[in-house]
Amino acid sequence: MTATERSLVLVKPDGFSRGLTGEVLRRIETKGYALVALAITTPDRERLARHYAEHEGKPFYEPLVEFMSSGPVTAVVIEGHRCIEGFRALAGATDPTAALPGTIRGDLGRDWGLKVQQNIVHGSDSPESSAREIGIWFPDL
Ligand code: DAT
Ligand code: MG
Repeated sequence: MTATERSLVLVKPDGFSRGLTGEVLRRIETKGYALVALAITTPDRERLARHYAEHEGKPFYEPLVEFMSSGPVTAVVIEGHRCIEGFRALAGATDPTAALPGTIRGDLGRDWGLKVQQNIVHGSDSPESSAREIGIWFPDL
């Protein structure tokens, strides 16, 4: 038996404002992952600087922090065996134009010609990222 995993999912401000939170949660639940915690919040720059520390200095970093702090996001902790890899597969490629149909980003996202890609969701990319990110968004878990 492998240990169960948790992943930190964000429905980003584009997904929230377009009314896609329920659709994202539906895809997570129908895949079979459990919802462990959920919160709606407009993140401040300090939290986003911690969350996106790996991207500091990249050309899209400032637009990314600006975008992510522009409105409410839904932060969700999901749980299930291999859910980190599994949610990344549900989300699809970072670039919503290249993301395959059938994925969240491929079905629901598009390029808007902006400095940062708006692609509906974030999902942790490794167990280390997941533990770090859950600590940022849900320090009481
Ligand atoms: P992911 O969200 O697929 O893990 P990432 O961690 O590399 O992708 O980047 C974080 C976010 O930054 C991503 O969801 C969208 C944006 N982004 C990444 N690379 C970009 C680029 N080359 N141009 C514009 N936006 C980008
Ligand atoms: Mg990432």
